[in-house]
Amino acid sequence: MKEKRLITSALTYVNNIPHVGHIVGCHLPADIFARYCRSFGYDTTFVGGSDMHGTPSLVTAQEVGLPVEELTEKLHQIHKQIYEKLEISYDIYSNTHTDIHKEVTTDFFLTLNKNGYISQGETDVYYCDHCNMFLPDRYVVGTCPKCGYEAANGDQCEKCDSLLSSGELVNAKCKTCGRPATLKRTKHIFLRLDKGTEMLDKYIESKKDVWRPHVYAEAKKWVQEGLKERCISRDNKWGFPIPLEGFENKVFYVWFDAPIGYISITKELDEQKYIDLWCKKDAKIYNFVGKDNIQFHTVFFPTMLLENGEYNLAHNVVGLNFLNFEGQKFSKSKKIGVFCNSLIDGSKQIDIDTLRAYLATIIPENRDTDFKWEDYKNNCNSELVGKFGNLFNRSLNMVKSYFGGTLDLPLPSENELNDLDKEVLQAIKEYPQKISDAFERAELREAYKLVMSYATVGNGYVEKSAPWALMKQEKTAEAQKVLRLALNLCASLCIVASPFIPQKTKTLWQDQLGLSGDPTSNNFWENASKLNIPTPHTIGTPQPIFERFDDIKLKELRDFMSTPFDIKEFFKK
Ligand code: B3M
Ligand code: ZN
Repeated sequence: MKEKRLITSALTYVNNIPHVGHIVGCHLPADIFARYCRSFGYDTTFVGGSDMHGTPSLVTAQEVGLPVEELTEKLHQIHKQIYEKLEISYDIYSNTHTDIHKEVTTDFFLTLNKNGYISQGETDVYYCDHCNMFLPDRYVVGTCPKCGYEAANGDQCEKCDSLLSSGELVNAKCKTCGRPATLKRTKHIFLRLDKGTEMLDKYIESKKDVWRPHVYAEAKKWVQEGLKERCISRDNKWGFPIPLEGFENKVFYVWFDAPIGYISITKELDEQKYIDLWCKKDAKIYNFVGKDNIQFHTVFFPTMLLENGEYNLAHNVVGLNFLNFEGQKFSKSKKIGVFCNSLIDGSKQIDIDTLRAYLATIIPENRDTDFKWEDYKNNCNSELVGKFGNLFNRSLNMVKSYFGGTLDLPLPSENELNDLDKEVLQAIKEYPQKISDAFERAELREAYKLVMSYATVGNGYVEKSAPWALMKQEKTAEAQKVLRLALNLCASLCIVASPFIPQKTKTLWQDQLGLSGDPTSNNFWENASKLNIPTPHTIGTPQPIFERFDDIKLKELRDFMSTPFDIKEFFKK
């Protein structure tokens, strides 16, 4: 068995329904990568879950008028359904409000405390005299002292990504009632990030050639600016209680317990996997995270792990950038975006692989990218239908019409092959390797491009070898050889494309190529560089696998998917 790999996707807040930005920002790339790893033969575990705690859910619960437990549990179920629908192949999709997570978090904290990395102190926290409560980070808004953005939260400015401490906001106001927030002194606990700086810097340096440059640079920036101790307790009731005397009414800061969720969710899945992946150092962990989560995964969480001392750290933090929508920021209120509630709405069938394939082309790996419906259409029509689907369809149809669906001649010996044939055999040897190399670098867009250019090689071969002309000249054996080679390339293509379009490749393999086995199953990748079509072989039924979009169909889909989810409406029902 090859190495053990744990793949995690950021644990999403459940204060709303995900939009396509959340999908390309972590769930989909993590899934594509996990599918590749399973196929390649790594002992792969892919975990995800809902981040239940934190003020985003608390704020929403208040708006909707539901107890926060109920709201988060319901939204958690909806998130789960959406990811299932998108074929995100989590081995477990759990959440951070479980007994096991509470236990792991509590132990984690106690170890940090025992190791001397927790301090106590008094700090000023925003308080609203009118609402009579301490204001959690998302309950207070004000102007960011660093960039001047006027709607910054208490703990982070979403415009410039700066982390903010209590008292730093200018003109802080209570979000609920709009009145000025005052600062009140209260006791809190702090994580001594400062004491871990040296260990952290060593870790970051060791990742210089593994992490993408923007991820490494961001981590380095935090270290260079100097890490301070950071408050990890909050005055509210939603979250896990702090197991220390004098802190009975406080809970852990959501960013303290959430990343520990990766550990507890693995443990929830399987105790042995937990030991193998987290407590032994040879497993490789890959965290797929959105842009605004990078610092937490390269600075905050690694320091927690280093100071705790018992767990494995990430091998790669695959930090992504933002996805815009037709050149603008996603916005629910302005109805700008693509919202995933439509996927489980049931009133319209959406082709998941067409969506996944387009999204794969806009994964924001190195810079922000843009979702454009026109590109969606073009990707479908010219790539999926025109290149990929066309190769299968024309090859299979010719096998059907020229040979009644059965190829009964073996491949001729090497000296009877022409240069074109040899190029195809070479491609079958080389492309899977090239694609796998791109995957190993977590360059998923590059892998996708290679898959499509592999299909182009196949089309070029069929075009130039022109089996229809050979048939006219009654060179049937020659024509059969061309189709046999084309189908072998198709089979190989199914395997390497399966991480992107799992449904279609399985159908193509089993129902159309008529092969046994499952190209989406574990350890299947090794077949990609083999010739998979036996002699004799009878194919299944050829059928176009992707459907072309015209402007009317595109508009229908666009209208359907651009309707934002109205959470208040939803919970009224
Ligand atoms: N819940 C932020 C987010 O959903 C946060 C990620 C936690 S990962 C441990 O974008
Ligand atoms: Zn108030």
